[in-house]
Amino acid sequence: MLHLQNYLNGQLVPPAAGRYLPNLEPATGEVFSYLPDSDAEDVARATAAAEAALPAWRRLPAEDRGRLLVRISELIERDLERLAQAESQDNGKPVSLARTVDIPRAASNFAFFGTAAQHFASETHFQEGVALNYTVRHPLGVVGCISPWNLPLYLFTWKIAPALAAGCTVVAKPSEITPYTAFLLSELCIEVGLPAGVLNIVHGTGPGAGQPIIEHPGIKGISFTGGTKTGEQIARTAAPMFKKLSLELGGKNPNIVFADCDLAETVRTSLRSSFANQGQICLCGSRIFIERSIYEQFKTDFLAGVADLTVADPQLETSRQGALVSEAHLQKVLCYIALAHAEGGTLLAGGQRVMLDGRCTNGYFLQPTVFEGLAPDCRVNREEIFGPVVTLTPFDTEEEVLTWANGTDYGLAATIWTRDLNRAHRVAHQLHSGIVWINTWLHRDLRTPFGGMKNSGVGREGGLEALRFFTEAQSITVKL
Ligand code: TXE
Repeated sequence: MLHLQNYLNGQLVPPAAGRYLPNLEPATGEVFSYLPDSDAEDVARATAAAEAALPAWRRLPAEDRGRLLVRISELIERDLERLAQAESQDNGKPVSLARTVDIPRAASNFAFFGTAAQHFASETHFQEGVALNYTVRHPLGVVGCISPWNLPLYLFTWKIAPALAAGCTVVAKPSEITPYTAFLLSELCIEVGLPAGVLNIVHGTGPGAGQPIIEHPGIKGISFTGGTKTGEQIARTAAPMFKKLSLELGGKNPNIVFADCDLAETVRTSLRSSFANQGQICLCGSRIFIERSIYEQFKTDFLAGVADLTVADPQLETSRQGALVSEAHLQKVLCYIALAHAEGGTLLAGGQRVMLDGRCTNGYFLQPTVFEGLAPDCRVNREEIFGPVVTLTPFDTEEEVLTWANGTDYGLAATIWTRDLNRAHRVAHQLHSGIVWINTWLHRDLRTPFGGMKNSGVGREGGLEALRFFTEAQSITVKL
């Protein structure tokens, strides 16, 4: 059976202690490969390789670094089908989603940052007749990139590409739940001829391999995406070491539907923002607030759409809902469904585990689930479920819906549906969300700052924000 390897100092190598962990296919519940169960020794070797590679990599002109990144992007596009199949097998998501979203976006991450580094200019502040001040942005050094399981290659490359473009060298760890495409990426880096040690990929668990990355004194900055609890633990370890931190954490995003919206478009996109990737996207809008005058109409149309979301083997082109990522995660989501009943919610759709036939008999499938009648401040409406579960709530006034929308500890993303442009801007400005979409969802422009307020994180990724994160500003003043 396939044994994934770490990518250290330009080579594929087994973990130092020789231990491996089973890697399961969520659609079947069966082991399909093994991944290195790496530890502090592997992280020390990776960091040493990254430190040795740093001087030459940071000296390389941005164009030359960028050319290698663009070449990686081209190979991801060349291997799109293979990578999409791998992502679907490893994560449980429909292969059609991996083919149209995950893998193309991973390719564009490398293409974007490969060229962005050439457009990254530093500032000059001229004081007439007195002084010339200019800013130099030096690469931060060796950085750690740690990513989650929901959008495996997409989020992994979203961190690695800007770090490399900025002239940093990297020790990266993908989620132990979805390591496969990160391993395939290491093969592509070897094919491209990325210099040894510039990127090192260490596989393993959070405590085993992730924590040593946070603790290693040679690693100067950490870019992390994952659960809020893990983010807390990382901040606790890294803050006393004065490491630069970018934390992209959870969300509990409101989807606000005003009566003057384009209802057909709102329903179509709300189905995606509720259930894409089985609801396992930190940007999913799991709390849908609908203006009372169109509540019943929205509900009828939305539920009709939910009925069409075929839960099936993610390898099938007809599958609209694949498997949840693991048995443990499925059980967590089922607990929230039980809690929604206990908190007085009325089940409108779904609510049950799905047992499929054939090769998927033991897969982790769940019906897309919709509740109504829950108080806006109940636990189901405040805590991140991260699964295919949404709530519908009617509202009467703008003030009321803003209070509810802002009434959680999270502040990642929000969506507003209305044809009234003044209202759209007014509401957007009052939302405590790092990202607001008006009449759209998951629209992506890689130049915009990406990240959350409140417990959804610290710092911003994307565009020049990411290049600023991976560099350290130095101000130089020349007296005239
Ligand atoms: O994430 P973890 P989990 C949310 C979602 C989910 C919950 C927990 O609600 O149910 O988080 O998911 C690594 N030092 N999101 O447990 O553990 C880990 O190995 C260093 C939201 O799967 O945060 C993995 O690579 N690293 C989310 C990464 O952190 C550590 C996406 C994320 O895993 C570590 C995923 C440690 N001490 C889950 N402990 C989003 N915002 O997109 C773990 N890791």
